[in-house]
Amino acid sequence: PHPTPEAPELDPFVLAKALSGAHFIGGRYVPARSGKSFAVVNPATGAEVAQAAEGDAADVDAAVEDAAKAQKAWARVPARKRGALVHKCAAVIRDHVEELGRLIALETGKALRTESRVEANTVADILEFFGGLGSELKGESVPFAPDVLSVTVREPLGVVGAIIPWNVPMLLMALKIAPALVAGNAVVVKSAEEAPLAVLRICELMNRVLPPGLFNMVSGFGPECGAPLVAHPKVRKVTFTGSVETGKIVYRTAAEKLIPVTLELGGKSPMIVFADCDFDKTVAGALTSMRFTRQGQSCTAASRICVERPIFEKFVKAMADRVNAMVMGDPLDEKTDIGTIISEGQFEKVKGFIEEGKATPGASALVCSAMPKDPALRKGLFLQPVIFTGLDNDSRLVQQEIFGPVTVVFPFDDPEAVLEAANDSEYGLAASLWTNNLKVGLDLAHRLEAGLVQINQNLVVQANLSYGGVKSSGLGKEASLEAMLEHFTHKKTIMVNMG
Ligand code: TXE
Repeated sequence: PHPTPEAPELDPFVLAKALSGAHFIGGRYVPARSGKSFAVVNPATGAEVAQAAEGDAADVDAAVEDAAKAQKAWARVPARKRGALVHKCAAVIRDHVEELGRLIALETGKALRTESRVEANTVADILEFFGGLGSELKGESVPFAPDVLSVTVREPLGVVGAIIPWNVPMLLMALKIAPALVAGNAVVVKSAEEAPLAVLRICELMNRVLPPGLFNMVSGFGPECGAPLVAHPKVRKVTFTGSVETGKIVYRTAAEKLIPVTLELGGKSPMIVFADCDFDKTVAGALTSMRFTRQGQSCTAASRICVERPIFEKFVKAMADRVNAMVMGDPLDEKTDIGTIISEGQFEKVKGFIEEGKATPGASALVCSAMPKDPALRKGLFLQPVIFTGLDNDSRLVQQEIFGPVTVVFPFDDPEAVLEAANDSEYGLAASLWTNNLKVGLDLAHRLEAGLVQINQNLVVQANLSYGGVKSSGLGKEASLEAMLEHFTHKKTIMVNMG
């Protein structure tokens, strides 16, 4: 019932409509079995751009059954060939970067130039990286006895359930599906209800290369569609990115089934700036680390910035000046740096934090960047970035993940005290240090409680580098060869007695 759209005109509105009301199961777009759907809204205008299929346990079951069948044949395809096919998917994605960038900008409100096009290209990078790893699925030969051959082999787990959020849905999906597929698994993805379209488009693009059924997708709400995926008896592994609360629910269900999980659950990442840093580079680093271009909706956002006292005031002012120079506006406009918040729920949540911060005695809020003037964007979920100073370490704004364009900046005098404050958090995803004294930098890097510490840079996730947090930031690692081997295969021992 759903035609496969080809959109050479790159009109994301046309493409969004064409993708309406569909899951992707067995290599085809199919409607929800219940016939139900829900609205997908453009957060820059508040207008509905498409309907998404509202999945439930019946759709999940169909997707998992199809995936289980496809996986049996896929596991017998030589690993290097599986990789080569995934690599070929990267080329198809690369040909559709513009289209995917526009579509994701439309549904998430992330600016096309600064965020959305970059995300689409990163999907291709990730598929290329994992596509090259087929022949790395190696086992070992283990000395046991002279007439016994004892080896280990890496085998796929079966059907992998992948649950993704809305902030970087294409990228986070790629980090899950690429290693899972190369390792010989089939995948069923549950998309985020706020951003189901671009990932749905990717299904069809990849299925031009992959066998049908290997990569299925259902859209819908968490409890009705995500929970049955985790609970499905044929799902043998779950990989999840989202909130701590939902991560715990997923983990509990997985524990009942005794299946492995990977959880990526956000953060409250500290950025520690010493007076001897390269000042301009560090201010620029603060802006990219904080991801104001994505309205701060990033799990690694530098939402706690600690600056050595001699440069504190100059640093805050330089940051505010730079944010003020950023253009907030229509996400599809090439001039735009900063787009919108994803949804009304998130908008209200972030606004609540900002109001609480402003009402805190002693706190001061620098509200930056101008609101867009275009009347067409009147109902858009635009929020001016805010830089807070004067908040205590135990403030909710310092301890909780805001997931919005809000950062808190503190002065510090003593590196030991700043380390203690940085580690005084429920989270432990990422951290960065900015100093030309590498002795101090390396010492703190070892002692920071985080899965990723960067000195004098703050790059986003790289496909070949292990990524994942400690404490409430999650369990297990994504990206890297190690993540593919550890999280998407099991090691089987085979012994042959030749005596
Ligand atoms: O997350 P949820 P939400 C954080 C961020 C944000 C907060 C809430 O702080 O403000 O979480 O965001 C699916 N069983 N992060 O509400 O609910 C859901 O449908 C199975 C950080 O969007 O965790 C969606 O597909 N699945 C994060 C996915 O889980 C369920 C990125 C994430 O939604 C489910 C996003 C259930 N019972 C939010 N309930 C990061 N780490 O980057 C929901 N889902």
